[in-house]
Order: sequence, then structure tokens, then C-alpha cells
Amino acid sequence: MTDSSYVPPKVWTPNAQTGGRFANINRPVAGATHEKVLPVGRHPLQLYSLGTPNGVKVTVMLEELLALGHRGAEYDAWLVNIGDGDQFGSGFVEVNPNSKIPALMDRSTDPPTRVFESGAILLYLAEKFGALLPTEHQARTACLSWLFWQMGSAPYLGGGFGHFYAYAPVKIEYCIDRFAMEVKRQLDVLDRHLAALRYMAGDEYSISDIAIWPWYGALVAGLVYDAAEFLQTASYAHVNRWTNEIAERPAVKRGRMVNRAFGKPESQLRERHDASDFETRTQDKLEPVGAGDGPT
Ligand SMILES: N[C@@H](CCC(=O)N[C@@H](CS)C(=O)NCC(=O)O)C(=O)O
Repeated sequence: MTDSSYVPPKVWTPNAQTGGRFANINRPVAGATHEKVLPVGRHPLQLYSLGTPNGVKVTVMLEELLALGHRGAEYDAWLVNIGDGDQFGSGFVEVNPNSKIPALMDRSTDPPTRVFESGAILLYLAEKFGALLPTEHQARTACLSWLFWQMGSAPYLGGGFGHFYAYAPVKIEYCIDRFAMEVKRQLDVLDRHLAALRYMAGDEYSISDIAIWPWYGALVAGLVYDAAEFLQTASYAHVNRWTNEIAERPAVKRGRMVNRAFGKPESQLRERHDASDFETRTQDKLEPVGAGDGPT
């Protein structure tokens, strides 16, 4: 147990000295810090994002839709560098008042439609194109249950475990224990579920897989927080089977490269404006992801 001499004061005030990765972008208020107009490309969908697990959900979804032949899913993906505070620019805040990637503008509607929160973006796109969301009642309900499971669970993995295990300037045993316990429980939830099913919602690959894979697939594959050994993720056989199968999908391979601003240069497609942009990019094997900061 970690000994702490900290006694919370009556009224909390921000501590400029917290240190740690991302401390520079954390602040206790919302809203824009500076004027910055967002760029707009030629496609109906404008994505403002970064290749973190939350960002990858949307780029994989768009690449899957394009692979299915939905030309209306053509998109421009613009890089939002959260380390530099791009998420606090006025244009970005107009698309997402919560100042977090990913954020989408659908300019095929009049007026354009803004969508934020990765789960809402996946659902919006699935409904818009009638794809990757089962239509049969039981499977659709299961898909949505698991989609919302991911949105509620991943903050314990990212903002909880990942933050205290990988990013916090001090290693606090109490926090790491608390969140390692929860993340292993979540992995066991997934493992038991995937023991009986090929995909999260049954036989059909869907937006619930697209939401869960970039976080929990990345975790078991050792691509995020470098925690696979610590959490003994190899023991979740069914999650590993599901992870490896999805990793082979061409749209997943492409989606993982979009808005990627870290790792090997050949694995980064910082901006995506055309399918041909991928021609000069490759990931021989899946590269680690940076999870960024925020609740997840
Ligand atoms: N619940 C949100 C979480 C988004 C989120 O936490 N995004 C992080 C990067 S993965 C971010 O933009 N952080 C910037 C910040 O916190 O200032 C979603 O799923 O879209």
C-alpha cells in the first residue's frame, strides 16, 4: 500500500506541478483557447482526429464502409495534435464542445451535421449507410449493448489503468491495483463472451467489434501501455483469437494508419484524402498505438 501524506484541502485548486505526460493539456474548464478555422476537403465526410484507439475506431469504420462499396463514405481525415492543444481551437470546439478526438462533420446534409463521441460516430455511420449494424432484433440489441459496454468500460482501461500504469509521474500501487483488477475483470467478460461467439454480436462483424478491438485487441496484442505481460493477456485465449482474426482485415490495417502521428514513418498516414494515399504506407506487423489522454 502506498503511503500518502496528502490531505485534500477544503477547496480544490489546479496544481501546475502535477507533471506527467499530457499534464500540459489538462485544464478544469471547457471551451476554445484560440481561434483556428478547421480545414475542409472535397469529400462529404470530414474527420478531425488522431490515431489513438478512439480515433482508430472511426477510421476503421470508414475504411470498412468503403470496402463494402459505400462511395458516400469517402472522407478527408485531418490530424488533430492533442499534445499541441489543437482540440482547443475554436473550429474544433464547434464540432466537439468536449474538445476530444474523434470529431466528424457530415457535409452531405444541409446544414452539415456534427457528430462527436466515437460510439455516436460509429452508430451514426452505421445507420447512415445501413451497414455493420445487424438488422435482426436480437443481434442489433446485442451489438448496441456491447457498443455501449465499450464506451462505459474503456475509461477504466485508459483513464484508469493506462494512466496510472504508463503515464503517471509516480507509480501508485493502490491505483494500479485497483484498475488492473477491473481491466482483468473486463478481459474475462470479453473472453467468456467470445468463447461462444465469433464476433461480439454473433456471426456478423459489426460496430461493436470496431469499437472494442482498438482498445482490448490492442491491449492483448501488447500494442498499448506495454502491459500484456503485466496483465497476462495471453491467458485470454478467445480474446486473442478474435483480436488476431480482426487484425487481418484489410480495412483494419488501413484504418490503423490514418491520422497516425507516431511510430515508424512508413506506418503513418497523417492525413488521408484519397484511397491512393495508402500506396506509400505499410505496417508489416501492427505497430503500437499511443492512447492519448482524456477519460479514455
Ligand atoms: N469518450 C470519448 C473519449 C475521447 C478521448 O478521450 N479522446 C482523447 C484521445 S484518445 C482526447 O482527445 N484527449 C484530448 C484531451 O483530453 O484534451 C470518445 O470515445 O470519443
